[in-house]
Amino acid sequence: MSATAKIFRSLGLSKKMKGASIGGEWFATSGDMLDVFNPTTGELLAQVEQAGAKDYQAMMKATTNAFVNWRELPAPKRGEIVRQLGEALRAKKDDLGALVSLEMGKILTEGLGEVQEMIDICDFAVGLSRNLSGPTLQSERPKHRMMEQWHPLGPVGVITAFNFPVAVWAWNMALAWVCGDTGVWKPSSKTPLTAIACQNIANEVFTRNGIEHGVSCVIVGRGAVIGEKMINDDRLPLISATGSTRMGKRIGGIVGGRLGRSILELGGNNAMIISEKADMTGALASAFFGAVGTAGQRCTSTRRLIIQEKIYDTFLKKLVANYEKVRIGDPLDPKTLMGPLIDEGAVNDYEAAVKAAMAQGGRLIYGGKVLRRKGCARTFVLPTIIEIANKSEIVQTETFAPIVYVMKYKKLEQAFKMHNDVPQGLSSSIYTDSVNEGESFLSYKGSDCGIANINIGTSGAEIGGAFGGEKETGGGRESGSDAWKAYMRRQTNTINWGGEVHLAQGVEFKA
Ligand code: UN1
Repeated sequence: MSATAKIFRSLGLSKKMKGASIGGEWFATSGDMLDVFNPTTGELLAQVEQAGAKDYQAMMKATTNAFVNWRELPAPKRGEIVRQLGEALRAKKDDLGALVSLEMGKILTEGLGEVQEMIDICDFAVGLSRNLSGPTLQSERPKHRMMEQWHPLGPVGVITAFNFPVAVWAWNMALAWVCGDTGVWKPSSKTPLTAIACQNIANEVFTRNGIEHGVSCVIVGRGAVIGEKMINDDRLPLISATGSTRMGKRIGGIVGGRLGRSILELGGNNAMIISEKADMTGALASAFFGAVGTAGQRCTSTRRLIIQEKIYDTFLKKLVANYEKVRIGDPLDPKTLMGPLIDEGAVNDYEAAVKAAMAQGGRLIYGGKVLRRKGCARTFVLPTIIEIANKSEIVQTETFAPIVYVMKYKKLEQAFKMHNDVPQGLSSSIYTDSVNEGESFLSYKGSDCGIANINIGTSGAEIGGAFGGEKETGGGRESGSDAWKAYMRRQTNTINWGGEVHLAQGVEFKA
């Protein structure tokens, strides 16, 4: 049996599948088949029948009904089910991690790391399930108490991107479930197999616990059909979406227009400032992983290196030496450091960005080429370093490819200015051994991003922190810290235990 066949069997996949599930049998009635290709070889991995409008309505009915019962279950009991999901993911980690690599193209250690993020968020959510707490507040009135409590919000809609095909679902749904919400997940049409595999795992856990269908739903379908319905659907009070800024502006507009809530996690343009006071070995390792890891297809990938002029040449020389050693190829081969881009469209974007950079005054330091290999799809490129001014149009745009733009600075204030002078605001980092430099980067005068680090890179955040960013990154926060609050509705309660009525603000009102 081939390695692919083994993974398919272990995760309940077949060559032809239906794309919708509310917990039991898979269904889809559109007749519209989605071909799923291996980005490494271009081979057809499977075909999925996409869900249509009728399937969507059936799913929404199930998830809306299930919400009413799911919220009855005490939060720690919901947490217990999420704990079991974490256990099931542990048991399937190797196969699911390999499937992520097979379908998305990230190298195996990163595929496994992504499943680890799911396991970690399940653990986090279990703890959270006993601590969805609100404060007690001091009332101005005698013998009164004020407090806040948090209630389940409703079914939530989760729209995810191809680059983290499974972790982002878990970030959202593990929290949503302990918060008492049910949900509908629409995965990227580029990575439906990992989504089907996750739902199979969740289905087993929910069924074993006798939970009714509709708590966990997945729907593979066209953005124009299913995505549009979700964002316009008043039955989904929250839409959490990961993707491009263009997509996010549309979703934010429509969901905002119906006064729904959205969590948007959109484009990044993440930079690392490397001071002359930095530990060079650490800076090099972090810049290398940030720019080349996941073939530059993380929202948090390092897109810009802003380097102090005294160390600029030496640093780049060392970086290029690392780039020359990058082994490019099959993501499942343990020797590979960089796999393919997701598809030919991504390669076209890479080529167009390199061309635009050259036209805008850039100087190619390394890479810039598409690789053609026998038995491989046209999805492999060289990781690329380009020297170019920060204000160039291409530097201001996020290209989802392994291209890093490098630039010099003299004074730190100038580096901060360049750093913040882009439309996006997701992740950021400074490498320095100076406390003053580091602290000023984290201060109000420093990085304007949702994530700001000292002496670690821009990518690879832990789940325990809130994840997301400012400006065109969309402002949403997912994952750790108090991101759970977005999945619940807040209620302020004032209780009079003294019997006498007192109006606030000293208002007198007696007949
Ligand atoms: C994303 O690229 O959408 O911080 C998510 C990171 C990962 C998640 C990235 N933990 O790079």
